[in-house]
Amino acid sequence: MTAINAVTDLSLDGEVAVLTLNSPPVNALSLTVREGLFEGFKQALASSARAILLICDGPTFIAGADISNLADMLKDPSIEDIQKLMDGADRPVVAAIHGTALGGGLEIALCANFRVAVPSAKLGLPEVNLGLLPGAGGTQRLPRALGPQKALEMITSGKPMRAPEALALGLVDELAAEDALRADALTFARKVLAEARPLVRLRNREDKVAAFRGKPELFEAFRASTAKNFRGQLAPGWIVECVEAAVEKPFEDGLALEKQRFFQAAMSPQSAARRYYFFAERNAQKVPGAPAETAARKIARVGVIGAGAMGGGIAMNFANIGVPVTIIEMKPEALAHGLSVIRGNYERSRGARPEETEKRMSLLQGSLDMADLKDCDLVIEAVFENLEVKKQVFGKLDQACKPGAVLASNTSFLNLNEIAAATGRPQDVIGLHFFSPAQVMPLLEIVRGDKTSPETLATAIELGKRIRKTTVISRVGPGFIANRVASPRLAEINSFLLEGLPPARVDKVLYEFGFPMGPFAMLDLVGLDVIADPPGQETIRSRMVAAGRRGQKGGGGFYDYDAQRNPQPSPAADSIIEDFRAAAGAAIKEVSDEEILERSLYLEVNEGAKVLEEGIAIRASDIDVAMINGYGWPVDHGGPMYYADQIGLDKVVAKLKEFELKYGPQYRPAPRLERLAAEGQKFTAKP
Ligand code: 3H9
Repeated sequence: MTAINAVTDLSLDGEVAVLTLNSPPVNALSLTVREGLFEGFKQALASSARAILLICDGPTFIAGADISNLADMLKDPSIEDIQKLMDGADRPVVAAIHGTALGGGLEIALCANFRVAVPSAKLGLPEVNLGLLPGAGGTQRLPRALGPQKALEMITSGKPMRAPEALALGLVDELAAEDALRADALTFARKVLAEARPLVRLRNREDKVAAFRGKPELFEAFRASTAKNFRGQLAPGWIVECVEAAVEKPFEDGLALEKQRFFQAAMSPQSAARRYYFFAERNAQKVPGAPAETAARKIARVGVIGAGAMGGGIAMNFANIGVPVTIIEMKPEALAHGLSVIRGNYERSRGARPEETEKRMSLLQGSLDMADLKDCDLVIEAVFENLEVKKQVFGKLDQACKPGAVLASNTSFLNLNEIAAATGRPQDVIGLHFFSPAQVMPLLEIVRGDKTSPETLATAIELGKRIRKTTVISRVGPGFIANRVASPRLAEINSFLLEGLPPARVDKVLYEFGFPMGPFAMLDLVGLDVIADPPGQETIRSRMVAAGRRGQKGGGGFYDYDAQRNPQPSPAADSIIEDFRAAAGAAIKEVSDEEILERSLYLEVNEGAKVLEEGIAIRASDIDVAMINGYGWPVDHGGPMYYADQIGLDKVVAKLKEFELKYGPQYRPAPRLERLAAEGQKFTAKP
């Protein structure tokens, strides 16, 4: 075995040169890795070996370019330099894939003549998630392997494909045994030599693309069908353009176009925001001072208290991953109703197969007796949002649950420390704040009480991963992170109405910024009656509710709705707004779209600064992760804190001061924001 460099080895196994890469954690294509691969291929080609096998050590094949340092990709050797060696090889090159072959990793594997993978391996081009497109030939080679339609779907969705499907589609040539990749790939390489198989080079393959040449319909239809989904995003359009070039143009021309578009994408603020978010999401799992190796407790059985919409949705998360759940209710009718709602949710879900529904339902067991929680490793309380009620429940849980069980509350507002104090084991108590609908929304806020132990916290973090939620850790404080940061913006919409701004105009401004919907459409969706106003205060929303307008679920809200739930302008809502405004004697104001946007977003930035100052969030990027996953904040802008950094905190403070004078003290800049602005600092680290 010869060490090529610190991360690459070359050895000879009979007639096959084996190039092994080992650069933890994910074999990303850093300069050192590229140097190792380039030099390794050169030496292998100069050797007497008759075939070359590329394989990785550690948990995965190459997971792509090193996105922590994309600028480093400009240094030689480039991925393309390595690919040229592979393409020009006079003997078979085989890639042996386990874990994930993603982005530049798959693009290298696509240059091999053959690919062998273990069944659990995944192959994908996920660049689009980072606001990028494949930049090392992926848009040119994948259509030549799979045809343009499948390539379009795979590259624009960024979703990886499992090895068995890749085998069926011809992207992988053979599956290896899960625990014998190297041996099976060597056998495969020898078979290729023995059979003198012709060397497949995707760059020269025409059969899958030729049939579509001169037929733009496929691409036009794809653009039309995905326009809404990819609204505002740059990369998907460029991907379609490049795949079309793969069909229409010679390989080298397509490659040149891809390279140009890749650099445009890499330089775009959108991609910078998405790469920032990639690391923000991972950092959100890290707790300063808590050792990463803190052992999580095993969670094999879960209890949920309350079979309402929230409790039912929470239970579904566990049934979906095969964990049995005991659901506790007080009355048999409530239990039966809750279980039937869950069944309905499963039956309505896309692609639901009856046997899957039955399998999941069989994991849900209803009970009216808390004593049935005795074997649960975790119990999540999702009862009425009232401190006394929750304290009582936790007192009972303390009696019913086994020692070491994690006792969690789904409270969205209440003081978790007080809830924990109702038990004799506050170290085992934690908040698991799901967002509604809990089986759909990606965010899970993990609320760490003053006495929550590191093991309980580690258990919750691991659990979040298992149920595929994006987790953010919060300290105890009203509204925790996401609801708290969103609240001033939502409160301000009453002012917008009093200033004479039509709901549709406000909604349009926020929709065009990238939110899935504006605040009025959102209120109509969640229900105008679910948010409590401060005692004694009447708002336009409460007037709407009093007039029977509760939103989409009944009577319409700020909009009327047709049978397909499309919003329509509502004369009835407009007249409630106008009456309220006239009675309040509020004057109509001229407000520009830019100001609507700044007022909405800067209120969130300002509240985020307070959440940081109070230590509720560990870091600014956690707030961004919470807002993106809990409130649909557009990831192309990176979240409110990152967005403010890009605008410049001094500019944000100046605007807030202007708004404070014009509109009131709700805009007063938070001390942390003013301080950072004065010091010329940012909330978030450079991506
Ligand atoms: C590309 O390839 C462009 C090319 O087309 C063209 C170039 C010219 N770089 O997620 P995990 C770190 S674009 C640097 O927790 P998992 C990650 O931050 C790239 N670092 O593990 C974490 O660090 P830490 C296309 C990376 O098992 C650690 O690795 N590729 C990269 O849940 C473990 O990660 C992608 O978009 C990277 N590329 O999931 C793939 N990837 O421990 C992005 C990971 O310090 N990666 N890290 O927090 C992934 O999807 C997942 O990380 C993966 C592993 C599925 C690989």
